[in-house]
Amino acid sequence: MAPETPDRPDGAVKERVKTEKLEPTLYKVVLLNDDYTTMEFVIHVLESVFQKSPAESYRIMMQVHLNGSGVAGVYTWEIAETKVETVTSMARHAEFPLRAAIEEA
Ligand code: TYC
Repeated sequence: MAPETPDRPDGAVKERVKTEKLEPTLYKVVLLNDDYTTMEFVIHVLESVFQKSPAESYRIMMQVHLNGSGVAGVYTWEIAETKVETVTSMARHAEFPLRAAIEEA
């Protein structure tokens, strides 16, 4: 067997550099359309839970109303889950069938 030879001509040791994943996986919170939740309530949810401006809230609400679904925001998993729970809880208290879902971004 040959004596130990360095992997590189300069004798440097090749290190396995751990590539740390700095970007967490992100998830979309999507609002779903229904026939009973009022437009005003959806706008209120977008402003209060997703910190959207009145104009952006109106735009997202109309996107959901006309196309069936729309992205309310993009978050890490835990935040997305909490947003969905908050929307569901607010809708239940107001007796609206509004639903929110999570999709991989
Ligand atoms: N389609 C509802 C209506 O006409 C409005 C609505 C918009 C409901 C968005 C849900 O996520 C929703 N009153």
